[in-house]
Amino acid sequence: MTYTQSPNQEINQVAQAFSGLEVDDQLALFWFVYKEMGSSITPAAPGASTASDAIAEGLFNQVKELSHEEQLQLQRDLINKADTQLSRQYGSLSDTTKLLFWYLLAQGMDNGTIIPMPENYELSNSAQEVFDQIKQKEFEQQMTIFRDYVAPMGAEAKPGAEI
Ligand code: 45D
Repeated sequence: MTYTQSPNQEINQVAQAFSGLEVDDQLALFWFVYKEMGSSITPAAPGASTASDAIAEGLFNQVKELSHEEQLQLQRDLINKADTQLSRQYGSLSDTTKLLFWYLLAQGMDNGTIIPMPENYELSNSAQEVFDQIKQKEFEQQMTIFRDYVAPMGAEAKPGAEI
């Protein structure tokens, strides 16, 4: 296999292609990724929970209380970097905690607490292309892609702007 660029640049390009999709395409693609990865996503072993797990859960628990419409809006807001209170909370998380938060959302979709995908939803061609690129990467590279993808979402925490 010949790399014309370093593998890292390639990974970054996939994350960029991902975030370059239409917002709803991004959500749909992320869902397909979650379904594809299935049990290969292994959250911390029981008992190994950390402060960041609690922070991700704290944010997730607030989202869980919202209506389905609001839950979808919140997810679109994160991708759009809209400046909302929850979006700022998200922005203050570490990259890994952001990924964990998205993972909790996906699990919530599985167990009915978060707005589900419409039935028989098909990926757009452009989203499918990014999906194919992701599938060609090794697991570790995929993790880097997803961290790079979720890291810029949300809004900057602006303590000075609060009352
Ligand atoms: O009606 O190091 C549409 C940890 C429009 C541990 C929609 C990890 C139409 C530490 C938008 C389609 C576990 C964190 C509706 C590593 C319509 C660590 C809605 C790994 C309703 C590496 C669509 C974590 C929606 C990993 C709501 C690998 C879509 C985490 C929502 C991976 C999609 C997480 C969501 C993944 C997708 C999360 C919420 C892949 C989430 C995907």
